[in-house]
Amino acid sequence: MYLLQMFNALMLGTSLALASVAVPSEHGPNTCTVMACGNPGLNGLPGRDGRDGIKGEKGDSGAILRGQQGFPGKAGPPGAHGAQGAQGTPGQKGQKGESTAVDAVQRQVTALERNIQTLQADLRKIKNVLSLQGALRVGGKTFVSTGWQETFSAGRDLCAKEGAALASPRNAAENTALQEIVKKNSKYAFLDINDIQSEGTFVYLNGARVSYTNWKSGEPNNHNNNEDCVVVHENALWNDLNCEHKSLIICEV
Ligand code: MFB
Ligand code: CA
Repeated sequence: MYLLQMFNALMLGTSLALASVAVPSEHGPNTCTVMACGNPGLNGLPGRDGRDGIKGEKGDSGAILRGQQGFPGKAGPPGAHGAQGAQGTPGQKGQKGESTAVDAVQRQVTALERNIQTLQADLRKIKNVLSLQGALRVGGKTFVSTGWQETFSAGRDLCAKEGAALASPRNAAENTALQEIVKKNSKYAFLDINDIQSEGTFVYLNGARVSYTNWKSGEPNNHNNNEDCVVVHENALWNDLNCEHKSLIICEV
């Protein structure tokens, strides 16, 4: 109760103090006569925010701020070929090259040519010697007989072992030379012609079909269905004969 009385007294004092402050009014100066003016009171609480103002004018563009230089970009595609440059000026004349390399090759060629001439001379000598033994030369061929008889396959192997082949005449001249050798040995000789692969189709060693023939009348007849090889007789005529029959072997080289 006492407190309330105190509070009321305080309030009363405060009010009286305020009332004594000189307050100008619309009715002219109104000096406070009742009480002495006191100190101004505390500021009031802030007012509510005002409404947004009207939009201002557009500002100037700000200073352009340049960023830091970026990293180098990826290498671009290769550029197009430039136009061909003008022809350069001729270079200085080179020094005279060593002629040893050319001389060496020339010397080798000369040696080879000399070797060939020697070989050709030797071959002529050998062929001349062979003719002493009854060998015959026709065109570029030399026919030479072993002087004995063998089966077709044994005769083929014998000639091949000496780097030659069983005789196979390609024309009348060659056939006549074989006839001479047959006459000298009195025995028909095998030719390197047969129809082993295909009956009736006679071929050379390399499989090519025969181009020249000199069949006896009525031949080839594949007698007993077992004649696939060919011999040349002393009359130069041909007969088909069994390959296992032994006949004179004549090689050609
Ligand atoms: C045949 C001949 C055959 C044999 C046989 C004895 O000619 O074609 O090759 O030589 O005689 C008739
Ligand atoms: Ca026959």
